[in-house]
Amino acid sequence: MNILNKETLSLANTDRLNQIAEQFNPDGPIINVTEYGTGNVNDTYLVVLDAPGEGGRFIMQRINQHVFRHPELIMLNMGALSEHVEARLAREQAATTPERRWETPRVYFSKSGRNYHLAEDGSFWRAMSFIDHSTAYARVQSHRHAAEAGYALGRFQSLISDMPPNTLHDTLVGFHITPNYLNHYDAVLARRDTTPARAATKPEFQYCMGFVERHRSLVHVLEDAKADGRLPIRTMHGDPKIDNIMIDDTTGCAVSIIDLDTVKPGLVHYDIGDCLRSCCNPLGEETVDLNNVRFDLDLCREILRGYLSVARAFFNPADYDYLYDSIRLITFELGLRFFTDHLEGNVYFKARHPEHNLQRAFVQFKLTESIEAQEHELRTIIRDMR
Ligand code: GN1
Ligand code: MG
Repeated sequence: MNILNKETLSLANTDRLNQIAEQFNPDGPIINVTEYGTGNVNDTYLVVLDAPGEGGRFIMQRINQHVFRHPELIMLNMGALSEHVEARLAREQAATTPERRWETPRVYFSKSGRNYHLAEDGSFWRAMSFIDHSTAYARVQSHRHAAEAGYALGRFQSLISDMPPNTLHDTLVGFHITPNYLNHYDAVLARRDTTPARAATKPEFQYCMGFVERHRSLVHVLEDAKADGRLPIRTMHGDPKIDNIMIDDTTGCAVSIIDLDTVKPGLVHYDIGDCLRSCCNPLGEETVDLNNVRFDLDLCREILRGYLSVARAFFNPADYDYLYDSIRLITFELGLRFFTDHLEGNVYFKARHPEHNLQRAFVQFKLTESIEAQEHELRTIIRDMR
């Protein structure tokens, strides 16, 4: 079971984290290594050094090898990506004066000469630069923030749009293929012994079961459009949630999208659907205020405005046609993934208590319900943006 235990950050662990951070040739003595961010899969730490300037802190992560079976492929992708993006940015800067800075995290080399460190226990670690003078937020702060998040996604997709697809490895096979998640859910349900007995009687549990049943026919919508060529395969980010968008502390402009573990060929609709489900949920995906979860149309308008200010250049009519479906589907899909993980005993997403993934599933299904209730308004917003 993947339940987080704060005790794991014991003194012995602190020593161990310091030793691992040392492997990445820090620019000065380490002051401390602390848990950082709210990732559900990998473990993230901020390493603070006694050193001035940009190298004064960096991000260190342990990759979850239960989820990412070949983490070295992620590192190969990151290398190829930053090379491509740096070259694009340099060409753009040579042609015009950029309106804003845009950065990609720089991967650090370890004492082994590789861009990761394999610890003695087999755990897989990497380190990368912290995007200076910027912050990522777990919830949307304002309409401006929403528009910047949308812009950031469009900008990122545009920067990687000309990467030859075969330069990227598939780091997580089946990611965002919704019918596969439903098949897995059915397989887990069939193993009834894994159903957590206590939770099964809860109204939230019953609600989630019923919600999945009522949405079975939804799961194919994007895969069908992909299969018959209505939606083209492009390079996507995979996880553009609000927590992964870095905002400049002074200007309020988005300056980077981090978490490049799932960049690969796919539908940009997985991305925009995910960005909207994350950003238009004002209470955030971790809320316990379960009955007040709602999808905010004003935030949605801002995100789409920011996104399409860039994506309009590569969008075709079918891309607009599938926007509503993608918002609804990816929200439902995340609820299904959380609920399945609850049924399975929290083997994928880190959980702080045994019913955490049930709570998260409930939030996403409530959000899907709110999206469905506002279908007409959402379609109108999308139509007016064309
Ligand atoms: C996971 O680990 P994190 O928090 O960056 C998940 C995403 C979900 C997200 C929901 C590889 O991302 O797909 O949308 O949780 N990542 C993976 O918060 O499964
Ligand atoms: Mg992620």
